[in-house]
Amino acid sequence: MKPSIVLYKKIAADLHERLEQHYKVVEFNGINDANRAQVFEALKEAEGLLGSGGAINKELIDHAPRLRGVSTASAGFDSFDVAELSRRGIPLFNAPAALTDTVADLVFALVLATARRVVELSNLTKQGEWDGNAPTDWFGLDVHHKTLGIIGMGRIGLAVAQRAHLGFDMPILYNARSQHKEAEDRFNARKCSLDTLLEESDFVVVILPLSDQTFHIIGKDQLAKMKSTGILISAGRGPVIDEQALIQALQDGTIYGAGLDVYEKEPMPNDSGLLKLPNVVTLPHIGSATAQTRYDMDALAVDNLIAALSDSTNEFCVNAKDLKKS
Ligand code: 8YV
Repeated sequence: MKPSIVLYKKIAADLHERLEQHYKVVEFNGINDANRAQVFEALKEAEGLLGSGGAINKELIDHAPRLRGVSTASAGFDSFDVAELSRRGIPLFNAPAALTDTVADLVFALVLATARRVVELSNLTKQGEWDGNAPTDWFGLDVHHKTLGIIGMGRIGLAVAQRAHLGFDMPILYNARSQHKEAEDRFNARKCSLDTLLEESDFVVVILPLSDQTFHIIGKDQLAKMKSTGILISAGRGPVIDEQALIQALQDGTIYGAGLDVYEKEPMPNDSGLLKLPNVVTLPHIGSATAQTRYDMDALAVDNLIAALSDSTNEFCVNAKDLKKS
């Protein structure tokens, strides 16, 4: 008999078939209050779990006594109880390699859109406000040759540095736990303290995973250190920035603007103060959202689940070091 797995996201037909060659697939479209009881029922037999994010907490894991491998079609895994999975010896795999360039492209879309006020001025043009000249109060800021600071030099940070260096000839600062030799050698990136990065950068790109250490790493005090012409870009996880402090800083001119793809609460509440500000570009968490990349993320997640359930591993196992051997 084929082992049973729970699949809690829609994936392309060919990937689905690939799973079915190996497993009995019980499929759900997400996990929510309406289907939770059925998901829990299916988990009784499941040896594998594959989806994207979602609250994979202790309660859910408790319903899956036979679970041997978990795979998420996402880079982030902050919504997983990794400690509990590790305690039970269950490997968790993520899929970061598939989305690096696509997210870095979007970071640059936010850099350009915010500095050159692309969305705001596009809207004014559509509203018939353009009389043939660009008035001085429509002027924006240059991007090329400006200093770009990257907080979190992982795969995406490196791809942002590549675009900044090769495309826009920007000096690059970065703040990270360890030295990133490739970023330094290939893109002249310079490691510095968070304060120095905030003070010296024209663009501050925050591309950090969410953890107890990164929660609200950018708050009132950090925003106050930025240049008044500085622009903050956030495309990793929303709660690393104190959103109320950011709204205040954007309102009172502490910083020039912000380009955001992620928020403290998603979806963003309709009454969020961010929505009223002209100097913010808000996107609905679409960093990895191209058809090709989402397919590639799912394909990698399928490969990873197959690896996990055949007791093999690879670089995408996030808790390899902490797995309790049974
Ligand atoms: C997607 C992400 O929103 O990979 C992540 O961690 O945040 C994004 O790529 C997520 O994968 C949902 O499909």
